[in-house]
Amino acid sequence: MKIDYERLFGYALLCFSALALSGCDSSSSSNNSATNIDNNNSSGQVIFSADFESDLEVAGATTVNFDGLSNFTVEGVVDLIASGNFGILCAVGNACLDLDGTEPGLHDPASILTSSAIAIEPGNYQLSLYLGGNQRRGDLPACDLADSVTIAFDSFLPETTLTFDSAETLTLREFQFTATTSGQASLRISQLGLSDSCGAILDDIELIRL
Ligand SMILES: [Ca+2]
Ligand SMILES: [Ca+2]
Ligand SMILES: [Ca+2]
Repeated sequence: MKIDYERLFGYALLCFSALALSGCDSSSSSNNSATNIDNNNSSGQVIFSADFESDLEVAGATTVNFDGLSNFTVEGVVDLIASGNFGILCAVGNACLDLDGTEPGLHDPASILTSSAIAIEPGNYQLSLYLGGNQRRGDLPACDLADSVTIAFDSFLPETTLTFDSAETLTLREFQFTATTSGQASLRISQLGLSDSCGAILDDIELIRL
């Protein structure tokens, strides 16, 4: 395994309105560089969450090509990041994911995270998660390239693709949907394209019944 410790370059603000439902999170525009500030605090019943902190406790430190995520199975590879390593600052707490692990050229797509089945009853829901660019511009030539990520929750939330420049801020993204039937669904998050070691950063996922 290889860990390098390289420099963090500047952030740029990105706001993304998913499905024209949420708009930009107001708090994200006022403090783009801070870590350990959890904006993911909507009221409601949390029915699924993943902040990767317990995974870091298990791993003990940044672990490239980590395959022990407690909430997801992984096809391809991801890196479990201890905030600060590789110059990457997580959004909340000390742990987050680089959605493209450290096996360049071996995986296409670079990674697919699939949650266990989540029971859904009719109602209104909000999925929120922090996503942003790889934060590693200049580390490797590939780190200067944009990273695209898809998010889907089976038929309840059709697949959405977001694309991040390396410097795009790790920002809370929110998606709302209404379930009209009961069912089981898995959350799926995928880093698109051939693996190149530099992936979008993911942190603090919550699925809430509103
Ligand atoms: Ca975290
Ligand atoms: Ca990586
Ligand atoms: Ca990449």
